[in-house]
Amino acid sequence: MRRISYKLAVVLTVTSLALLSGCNKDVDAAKAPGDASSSSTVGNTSPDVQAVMQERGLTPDDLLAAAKTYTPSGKLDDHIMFASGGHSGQIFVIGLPSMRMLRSIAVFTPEPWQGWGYGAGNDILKEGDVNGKPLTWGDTHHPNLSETDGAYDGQFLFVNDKANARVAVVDLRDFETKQIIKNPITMSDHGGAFVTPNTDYVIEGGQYATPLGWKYAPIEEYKEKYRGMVTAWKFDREKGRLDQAQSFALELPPYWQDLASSGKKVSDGWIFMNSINTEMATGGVEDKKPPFEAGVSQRDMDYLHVINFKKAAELFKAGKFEKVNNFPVIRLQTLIDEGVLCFIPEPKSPHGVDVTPGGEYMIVSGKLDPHVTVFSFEKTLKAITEKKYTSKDPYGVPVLDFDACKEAQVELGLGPLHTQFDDKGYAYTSLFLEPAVCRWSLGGAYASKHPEAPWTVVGKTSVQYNIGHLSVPGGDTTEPSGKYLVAMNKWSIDRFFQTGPLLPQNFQLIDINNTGEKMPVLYDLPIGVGEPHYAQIIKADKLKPWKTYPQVGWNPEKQAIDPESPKPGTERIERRNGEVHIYMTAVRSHFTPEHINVTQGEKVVWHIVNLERAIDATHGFCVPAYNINLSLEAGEYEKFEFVADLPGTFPFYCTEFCSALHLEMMGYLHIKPTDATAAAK
Ligand code: K7E
Ligand code: CUA
Repeated sequence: MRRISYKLAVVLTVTSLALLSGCNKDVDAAKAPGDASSSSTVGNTSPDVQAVMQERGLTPDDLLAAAKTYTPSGKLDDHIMFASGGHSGQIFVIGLPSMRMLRSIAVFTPEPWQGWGYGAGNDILKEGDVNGKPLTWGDTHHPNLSETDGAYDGQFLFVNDKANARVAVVDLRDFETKQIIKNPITMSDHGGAFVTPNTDYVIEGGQYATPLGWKYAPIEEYKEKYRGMVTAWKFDREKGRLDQAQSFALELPPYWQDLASSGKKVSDGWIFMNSINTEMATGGVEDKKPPFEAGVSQRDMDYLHVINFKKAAELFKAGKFEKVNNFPVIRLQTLIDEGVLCFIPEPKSPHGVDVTPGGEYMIVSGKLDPHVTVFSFEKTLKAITEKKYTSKDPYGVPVLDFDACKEAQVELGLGPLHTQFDDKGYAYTSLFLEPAVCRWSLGGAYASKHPEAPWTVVGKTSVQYNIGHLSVPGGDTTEPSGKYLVAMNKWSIDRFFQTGPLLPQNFQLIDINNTGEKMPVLYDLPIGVGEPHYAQIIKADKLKPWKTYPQVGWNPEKQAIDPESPKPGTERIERRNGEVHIYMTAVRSHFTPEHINVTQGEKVVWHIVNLERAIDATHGFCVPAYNINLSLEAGEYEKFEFVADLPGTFPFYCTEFCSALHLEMMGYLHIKPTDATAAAK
């Protein structure tokens, strides 16, 4: 056996090297069953690998990392990560452990390859306009997969746009955005889009307080007129849409509500939400007032909002709301009177609040406190029942006794932000300032799962560099697993080629498939398209995407056959009601019809369907000068409209290299000028 695969060679070399260095624990894991590595095989291959290692300056640890991530051509990833695309307004789909980027999902930003906003998707993008002001980007922060019983079910994906307070719905059958909804009462959001354990609701928490309903009020009236909020969007799984008519919001004090998390299992029916700026600072450096950053960080404690969401939903159903900008809002006083809202003091300028897999604890990270604070849901509930309130906030919201709700405080390090969980009773918290990922041990029911004492730091891995969120497969669900962790780092500094002054951000894959102190970094993936915030990772086999659209003539916006879709043999140009309707089919390698003759000023309605049934047989379709480009996947039907105001001769063509005669897949749009003298002589 002279020639053996590269991968086997790597494994064997790792085996031999690791044996030499005496670390045979990992080796046993890396070795495939039945690998009876004869020394002669190792002897044959090892020199080549050794030479590569020497030439490239690789260590045995590097080789081990390569063996854990290298994914040969044709081999598929076992986990899929949905990462926020930050300023790009999109979502990125990345395979693990290879860290290969599989595709982006166009959401808030027009995207030409997917034909998003260039003929298709325009109506959905338009739904997100603010009073008719069109938006062509978003600041995506928190992608959230739909859940059943608190675990990802692989059906839908939601994401929020922090900049414009919008929430989008992606259908994971075709990985396409189906809905964008603009929050009717606020301008910016942050604590979303988080689902309740059965995806009955998608929660959108606020961020910067404003007068509700997109209204104006001078900053001097901050305390009276500005308000925070959290919105509960009812999700209709059948339709795959958020149902605005069944949705409502809660009015909150003008603190800056931050991240939110749904309770699960024992805490199902509750929502926990951080806040900063309980100081109600209003900034004004230009008038020699303390800047926001100082004003917002004065107090040692802010407020964890504890919301009895089940009760809030009942109040909504009972009609106990007022309409703001035509949207139902349960007033703050009602929330107080009905016992829906109370606060727990939380240190200090908190960011993440994360609920353990069984729903027992809410873990809060104070950015300016080296500890994470662990609140017990059981104790909190008891404190509420026993009315263990120490004070009220200026709006009359009762504040629970901190010590009565606290389970533990664990000193992790500098700048704790976000926490995820695994199946071994560990929690993982990002430390922005160190920067590092910290593994620490949970107590309570989780204590028997790991060898360490409860509520202690187990290990730390330095990351490059400042980490924001981190993500573990299922790490925020009732069923976390613990194979990988991805650190989403906001600075990369010296990790990659210097691409001018603007550098990519850095996703780092970390191996957490073990216990104890060590969590090696396996792989760096530069993200050069926007700042990643949160990501969720799901087992690949939980996703059931379509290979082609189910039938020819499929309208992805309706997820159904469209009666308007042209059938083969019925291609035509039809003039009715002052419009020119073009019914066109596309199949390798021609469009039918190939010549479209219209007159300047006519309104064109173009129907086009891809007749293909083969996997990956996508055709593009572009019209020059009219800003049109479609991506027509097998079976897909699209319709777009424009006014033929610019006369001339416009070659349209297929923009996907679909066949040997792809270049020939074209036709002409002839727009005859109304002024005959404008024709070519
Ligand atoms: Cu960047 Cu969740 Cu918006 Cu923290 S957030 S990092
Ligand atoms: Cu169809 Cu190229």
